[in-house]
Amino acid sequence: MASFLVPFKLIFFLIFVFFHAFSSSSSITSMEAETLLKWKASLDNTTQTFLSSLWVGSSHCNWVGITCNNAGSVTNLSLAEYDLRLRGTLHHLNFLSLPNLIRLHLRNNSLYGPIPSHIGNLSKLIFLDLSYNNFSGHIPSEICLLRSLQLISLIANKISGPIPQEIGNLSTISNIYFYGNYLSGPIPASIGRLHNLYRLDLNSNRLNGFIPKQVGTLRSLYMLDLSGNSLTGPIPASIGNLSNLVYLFLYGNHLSGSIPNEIGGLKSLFMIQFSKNNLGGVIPNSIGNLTKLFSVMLDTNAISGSIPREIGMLKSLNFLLLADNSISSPIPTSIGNLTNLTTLSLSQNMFFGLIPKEVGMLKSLSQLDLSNNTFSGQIPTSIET
Ligand SMILES: *[C@@H]1O[C@H](CO)[C@@H](O)[C@H](O)[C@H]1NC(C)=O
Ligand SMILES: *[C@@H]1O[C@H](CO)[C@@H](O)[C@H](O)[C@H]1NC(C)=O
Ligand SMILES: *[C@@H]1O[C@H](CO)[C@@H](O)[C@H](O)[C@H]1NC(C)=O
Ligand SMILES: *[C@@H]1O[C@H](CO)[C@@H](O)[C@H](O)[C@H]1NC(C)=O
Ligand SMILES: *[C@@H]1O[C@H](CO)[C@@H](O)[C@H](O)[C@H]1NC(C)=O
Ligand SMILES: *[C@@H]1O[C@H](CO)[C@@H](O)[C@H](O)[C@H]1NC(C)=O
Ligand SMILES: *[C@@H]1O[C@H](CO)[C@@H](O)[C@H](O)[C@H]1NC(C)=O
Ligand SMILES: *[C@@H]1O[C@H](CO)[C@@H](O)[C@H](O)[C@H]1NC(C)=O
Ligand SMILES: *[C@@H]1O[C@H](CO)[C@@H](O)[C@H](O)[C@H]1NC(C)=O
Ligand SMILES: *[C@@H]1O[C@H](CO)[C@@H](O)[C@H](O)[C@H]1NC(C)=O
Ligand SMILES: CC(=O)N[C@H]1CO[C@H](CO)[C@@H](O)[C@@H]1O
Repeated sequence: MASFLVPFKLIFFLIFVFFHAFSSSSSITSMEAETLLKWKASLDNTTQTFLSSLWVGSSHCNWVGITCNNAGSVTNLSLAEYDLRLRGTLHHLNFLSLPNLIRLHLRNNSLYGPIPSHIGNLSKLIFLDLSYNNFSGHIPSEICLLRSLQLISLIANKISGPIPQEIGNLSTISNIYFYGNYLSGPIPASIGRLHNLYRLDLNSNRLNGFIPKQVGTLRSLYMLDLSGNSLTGPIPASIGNLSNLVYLFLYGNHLSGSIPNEIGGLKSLFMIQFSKNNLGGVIPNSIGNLTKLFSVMLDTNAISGSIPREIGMLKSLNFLLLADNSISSPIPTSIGNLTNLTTLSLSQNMFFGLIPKEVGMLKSLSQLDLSNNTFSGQIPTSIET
């Protein structure tokens, strides 16, 4: 009798464990399926019809755009670049019910309305791409609770208001793309805490105030694009510490002051684009240190003085645009060292003296504009040929 009881208890126990494990995991996954269907039901009619054609079959893990982990929980919601753009809001997408989501990719749809603050519930999120939609409202500060986030892209939406102060809490972030929105206010100084930041693109917004000197602590930075805003004040000298920076775009702001001599520390720099600001002072000699430079665009500023002789060190230079400044000197003969130069634009300055024959010996030159200066003497025959 007793020998019969023990296995009976064991079997009962095993059945209980099995049933319990099975029922709890299936209830999580069915809750996730329900969450997705609830969201679908909140979207515009044509989008519902479209999603119904993508989301067929009993397991939501096999639906188009959904990826699950081994436990059947959603890790990836990726509905991007379909012929039919999704229309609707994120309001009814209950993020609390998608606790394992790693990747939310909704690029290039017609989603609108605010980014809900409950997005901060996606504690495992690494990749967030909401670019090329019609999202509006502010960036919810709860987004800064996403401690695993590596990429955030909000490119080409209608998002307004400030960049949250708490952005400095996104300690794992490497790519921030806010290009093409209506963001206003200053760039938060807390951004200096983002030591993994690789690309920072805030181009084409309405940001104002100074460039915080804390950008100089972003040692991993590869691309910095603050163009097309209303930034004022000087370029901080600390920027010279960004020895991994390859692209530096600051055009179309109201920046003033001189280009800092510390810029000579940007050893990896490939492109400088500072056009259309109010930069004054002289071009620092230290530019000669930046031997990887391919393109230097400083046109439409208030730069004076001369082109430093050290420009001749920039053997990789293809573009040198200095038009519409107040440079008053002869052209240095060292420019003849720039054998790969294709475009040289010096118009609308106060260059004087003879045009050096070295200019005519630049074999790759296809665009040369020296108009509206006060050169004297003859155009060298080397240019005419
Ligand atoms: C969307 O569907 C609802 C209910 O099926 C209907 O009342 C409404 O008119 C539809 N809207 C459009 C724009 O078709
Ligand atoms: C997420 O889904 C997209 C599109 O289906 C796919 O290309 C990508 O590899 C998936 N990512 C992961 C981490 O599963
Ligand atoms: C968006 O998707 C469409 C195809 O549906 C494509 O033609 C277009 O280039 C995409 N736009 C962007 C910005 O990716
Ligand atoms: C955004 O909304 C405007 C106005 O409703 C519309 O014209 C535009 O096509 C929409 N853009 C996208 C990407 O959905
Ligand atoms: C940001 O981090 C700091 C310190 O790590 C913490 O005190 C603060 O509450 C965080 N703020 C947010 C909004 O997460
Ligand atoms: C560059 O970094 C060093 C070390 O952190 C610091 O002492 C120096 O002040 C920084 N340079 C500038 C111009 O900020
Ligand atoms: C330019 O390079 C030289 C030699 O590498 C270095 O000593 C100097 O500090 C650099 N100048 C600037 C402004 O970084
Ligand atoms: C021009 O190039 C020569 C040979 O590479 C180099 O020695 C010289 O320093 C360069 N001149 C200037 C002004 O950069
Ligand atoms: C000049 O251009 C040629 C051909 O495009 C290229 O091979 C060479 O590396 C360039 N020189 C420098 C110093 O960049
Ligand atoms: C030359 O400069 C004058 C005065 O700044 C300006 O009015 C004129 O348009 C300029 N011409 C060209 C060809 O840039
Ligand atoms: C569990 C959890 O993190 N809940 C949060 C989800 O998001 C809302 C809105 O931000 C918060 O109020 C909850 O605390």
